[in-house]
Amino acid sequence: MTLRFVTTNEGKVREARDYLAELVDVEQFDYDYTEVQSDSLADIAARGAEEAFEAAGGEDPVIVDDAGLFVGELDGFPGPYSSYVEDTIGIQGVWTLAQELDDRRAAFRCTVAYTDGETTETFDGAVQGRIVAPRGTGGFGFDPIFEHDGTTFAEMSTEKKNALSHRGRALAKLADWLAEREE
Ligand code: ITT
Ligand code: NA
Repeated sequence: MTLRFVTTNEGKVREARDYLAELVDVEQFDYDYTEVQSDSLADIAARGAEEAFEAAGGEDPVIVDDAGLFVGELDGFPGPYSSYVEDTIGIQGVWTLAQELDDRRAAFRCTVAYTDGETTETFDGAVQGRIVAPRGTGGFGFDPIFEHDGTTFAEMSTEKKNALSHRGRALAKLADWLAEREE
């Protein structure tokens, strides 16, 4: 089975390919789906997947992955604005803001939505950590400033990050669900 991962972000594809290698072929479909206005990551991702499924030709199943970094003491900022914040103030800017906080705990959250045109399902994953000064060269996005158990996500291999991360946890649920359906 081929699964088309609808995203402009190659880092996400690398992680999904690594994780799902034994189950499906993951191909990137570089398409910027419409992110509907909603507080629910699941709603945004599910509607995005359905739109992208049609845009991709309506044959192979697709997934989309809506993720964000949520800093507790900043009431979850940048959360749904994570992409915009990365493009504007950047990870250094987020570290500068976080430096002023007493409590730098944060979470990454991710919702993966799958659709094959008939069935749409969403899978959530989250991981706790804290914001630190940038370290490491692996991963992508906010990984250099997100520390989990003393190591930043940018200091981990893809395999290690997948074993712990928001995306890895969501992909694990997707993989279980796909495997069950194939039985
Ligand atoms: P698509 O929407 O095209 O998939 P995107 O990069 O815009 O790509 P998101 O909206 O889901 O994806 O991501 C929001 C931001 O969070 C963006 O700046 C990402 O780089 C960042 N991000 C997402 N997952 C991440 C991860 O695992 N590690 C670090 N940063 C991540
Ligand atoms: Na996005």
